[in-house]
Amino acid sequence: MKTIFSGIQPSGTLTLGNYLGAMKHFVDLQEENHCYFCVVDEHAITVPQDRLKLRDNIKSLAALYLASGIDPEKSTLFIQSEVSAHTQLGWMLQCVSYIGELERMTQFKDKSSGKEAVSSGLLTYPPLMAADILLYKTDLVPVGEDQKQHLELTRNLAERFNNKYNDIFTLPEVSIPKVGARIMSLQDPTKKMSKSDENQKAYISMLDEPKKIEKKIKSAVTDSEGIVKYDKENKPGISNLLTIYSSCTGETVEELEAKYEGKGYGEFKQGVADAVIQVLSPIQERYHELIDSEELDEVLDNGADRANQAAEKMLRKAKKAMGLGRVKKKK
Ligand code: ATP
Ligand code: LTN
Repeated sequence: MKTIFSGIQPSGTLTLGNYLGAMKHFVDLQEENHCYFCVVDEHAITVPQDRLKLRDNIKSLAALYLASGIDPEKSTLFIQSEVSAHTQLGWMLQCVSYIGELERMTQFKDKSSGKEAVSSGLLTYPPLMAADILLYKTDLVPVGEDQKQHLELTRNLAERFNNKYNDIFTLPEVSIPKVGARIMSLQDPTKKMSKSDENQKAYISMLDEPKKIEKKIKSAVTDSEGIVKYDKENKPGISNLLTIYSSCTGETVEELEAKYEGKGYGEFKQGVADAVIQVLSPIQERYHELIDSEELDEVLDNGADRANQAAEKMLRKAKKAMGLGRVKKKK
């Protein structure tokens, strides 16, 4: 049995990319592992957020975790800001990380480029992410492709800390799905599908109604060749839709190519839309039952208690290793 940790930012309604690249795999992993799943609200404030919207997004994300199949009996589901050890260890790890290595993170470069006021939190975000992971002796971190670099940095920071102070942190492995690790934008299939995209047609939200899903998929950018074939270089739009279809139904890309041989894009896109709707509809139904329920608050209260217990233990060890605070003499 391994310890698993992963987090998602409450920075908007989750997209199909978040689901296929991350959440779907969390549900499978909880069967045989010890899992922590987190709503990382302290990460979300690295870019400006409206306070009322952030509150809504935090609850909404927690409800989506449960609606997607996270079982609170098997996994610990909690909100990052309700476990204060995260920011405390985050600060300590900032002090072992170098400005140069943080500036090299592609997410930092992407999110800061062309902006005038960039928060320093956007730069120091990876040590906070490392703290999230290291507090729980995590063995495995399931994420989409875009987080690989942050995981490598987490391992480096853990190793640096262990060598310099005391060997207390477990070095985590990253787990990236074979299919669906990088779902692309429907409007620009060379860019990743992102919930913060200004163009709503670029992504499918997990809460989009069936009609809207159908419309967005039908207007997805493809090519003029008219052949359903996976070719990421020359046919990025069709390849992305094939990936989505395959991740939703479990059919392989080759099986889907054969199924749509000699058929047009119209029919293929209808198939993609049906597959997506079939996956999202039951999740949406459960979500609406949960969103204003007491059950949701209870799960989050319990989750915070359990997470706090584990995190405080590790925080104490890390403080001791670094020489922070006092060692109390036994009377
Ligand atoms: P934003 O789009 O607001 O910058 P994000 O979606 O990149 O945020 P999170 O919501 O925190 O960031 O991501 C949660 C998980 O979803 C991460 O594991 C991430 O790798 C994965 N993920 C995000 N976008 C995609 C995508 N397009 N395809 C596959 N996985 C994705
Ligand atoms: N950086 C991630 C979100 C995140 C995370 C984590 C993922 C914060 N802490 C710990 C895995 C483990 C993102 O932007 N998607």
